[in-house]
Amino acid sequence: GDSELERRFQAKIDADEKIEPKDWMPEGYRKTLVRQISQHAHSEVVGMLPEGNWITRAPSLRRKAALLAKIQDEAGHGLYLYSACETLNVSRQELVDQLLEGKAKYSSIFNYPSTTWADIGAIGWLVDGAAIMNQVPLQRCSYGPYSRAMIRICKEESFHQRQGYEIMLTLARGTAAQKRMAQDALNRWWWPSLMMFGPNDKDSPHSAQSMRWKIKRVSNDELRQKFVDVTVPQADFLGLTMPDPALRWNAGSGHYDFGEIDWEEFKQVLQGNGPCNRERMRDRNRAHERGRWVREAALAHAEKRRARAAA
Ligand code: FAQ
Repeated sequence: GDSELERRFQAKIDADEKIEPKDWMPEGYRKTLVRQISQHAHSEVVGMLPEGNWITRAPSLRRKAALLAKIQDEAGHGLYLYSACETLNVSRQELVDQLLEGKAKYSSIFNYPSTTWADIGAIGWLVDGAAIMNQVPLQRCSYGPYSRAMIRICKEESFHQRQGYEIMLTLARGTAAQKRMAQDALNRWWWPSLMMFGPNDKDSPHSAQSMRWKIKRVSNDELRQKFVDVTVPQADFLGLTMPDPALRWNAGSGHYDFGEIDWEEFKQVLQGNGPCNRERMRDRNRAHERGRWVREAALAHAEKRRARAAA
């Protein structure tokens, strides 16, 4: 019966074997993966919007080429992730509809505005930095298609993080006004970046089961702490100040202590009341509508070829 199947399934996970699309899996495992992978895919797609805002205003041809490449990578990540999700018996159409109707979650971070060029630096440095910290352990996720997608995605994210940090370095070593712009971007993106890791472990409803299933390999709080520990010295090197008066090195624990996250703000953003939630959904819906003719033409072309091959 199912309990024997479940026992064998868990034994496979405990032995660090991968689960593949045609293997038996508990319905809860499938649902959890569809939830996490689709939210991740939507984040990549919506994540193109704050940066897309700066393509036409990048300060040089070189910066523009790098930014365009980064944003295209994010579209690609969205596509691999939707494909990974489709192996779990859910259609891409269904997932895209959930996003466009405002029913699906995507990362809270993409509901904040990108108001200056320094924000492009801060997004690469902090947002991609946080994304890598979270995604490196996901390369060891128990579900084969997701873990393999993560390997390629992590390689690309690491280029994204470097291009962002290099923008910050240029600004931080520039004029007084450029340095102020870099500091201002850090002030606005630091706390939202910490929120990307999700609620504290004690308030995270999915963590315990996802860790048992090895969908998640490292907890929200542990990853957040690791991110703080690697990022503070990077801010020091830039000569910028973290916007957290409680931040200090703790020699006893070997980690940085940091202040309390504003969980009320996090909750508001998740409920759709962040600074840009409505704008992002409007822009995503518009982009989808504008791409309609391309999808229709591609389908018509595929249909013609199929008919020709059958004749
Ligand atoms: N925003 O029980 P947990 C990127 C939700 S990187 C919104 O802890 P879980 C690259 C959570 O979904 C960003 N919602 O949940 C890029 C759940 O809601 P539900 C994307 C959040 O799943 C860079 C509820 O709270 N990366 O896109 C957030 O075990 C630059 C309870 O939370 C990924 O998605 C949040 N920050 O752990 C692109 C990584 N945090 O479903 C462009 C994969 C939590 O019950 C530019 N995902 N929630 O309604 C994960 O690792 C996990 O899903 C966590 C959350 C860690 C995000």
